[in-house]
Amino acid sequence: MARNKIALIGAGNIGGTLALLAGLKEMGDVVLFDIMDGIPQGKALDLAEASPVEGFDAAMSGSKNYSAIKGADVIIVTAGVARKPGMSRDDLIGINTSVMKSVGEGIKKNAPKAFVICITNPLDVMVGILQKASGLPANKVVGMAGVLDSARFRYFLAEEFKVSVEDVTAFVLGGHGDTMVPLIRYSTVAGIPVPDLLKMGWSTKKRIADIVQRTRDGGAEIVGLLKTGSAFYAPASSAIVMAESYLKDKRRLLPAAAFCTGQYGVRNMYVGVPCIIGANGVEKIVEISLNAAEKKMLQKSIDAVQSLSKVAADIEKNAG
Ligand code: A3D
Repeated sequence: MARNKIALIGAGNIGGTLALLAGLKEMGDVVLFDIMDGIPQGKALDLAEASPVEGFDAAMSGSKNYSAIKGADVIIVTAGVARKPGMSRDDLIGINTSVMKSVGEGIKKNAPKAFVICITNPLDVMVGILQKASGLPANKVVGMAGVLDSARFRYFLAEEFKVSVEDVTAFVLGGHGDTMVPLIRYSTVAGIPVPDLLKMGWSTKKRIADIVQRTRDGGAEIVGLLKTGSAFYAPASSAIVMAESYLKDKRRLLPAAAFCTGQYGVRNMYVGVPCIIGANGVEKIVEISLNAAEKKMLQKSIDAVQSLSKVAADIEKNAG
């Protein structure tokens, strides 16, 4: 049986890390694509030279021609620009809108059967533009943000409770921005909900509220420390679990930016929701019941994505 083919569009910080992880996990042969000639080829060769040491069999190649992604099973898109200190994700919208259109066209011509995971920010809006430009069905194009936001929430909760990260599950809904909605009620340690842990004296409401805020600001915290770009290790790991769920038909229930057709009151728009990812891509969006406060927070987040979509639509219109 032929190996899977993983195409990584954008060979920057996240793209390079994705290639390393895909190689180490022997997910398939990897193609790195970038407009910066030499970068994808150089990273691919460097990674190929690591393969005898690490003992993985995966071909690594780099290209600046879209024909190299032909027949890819999974495509992960990080092409575009990342944040610098003082910038919000929304500041990237102008340049990344045109990048998503060109990437979408490249996918349409070369890999129309792929499962596509978008990481480029501002995520919820960019994944919508990418899906439209690619012409792929909405269940085959998804955005990565919820797995990362939940991972940050999980890590902070594990630190607070002094337990293994393995036993902490957490949920973050909504857009990937300052209005994202970390759901305390649906977050647990080995199945024990956080509100119960509070009753058991494991933490305080104030400390959990601070963790929620730190999760919302998780991306900015890293940008502030790195100063030259944004997070890339955890974002790459997060996209890899989504790719694995598709390739291995694992049907994992993961928060991701999926195309909603009425779920959570959202129609014809991408936003972060819990969904099942299997061999058919996004197979189901799971609607969990939310209380009034959670609904209000989610609505605020949806509104923020909606108004940013309008900005992107104006940019597209002005670009002709
Ligand atoms: P970076 O290291 O700058 O890599 C981006 C790469 O894209 C560079 O190598 C560019 O040359 C390349 N590129 C630019 N334009 C094109 C194009 N038209 N076609 C192909 N390649 C192109 O950034 P990064 O890897 O750190 O981040 C990539 C994106 O992910 C940014 O938009 C970040 O904001 C975003 N990001 C999202 C999350 C989420 O959780 C959603 C987290 C972290 C970063």
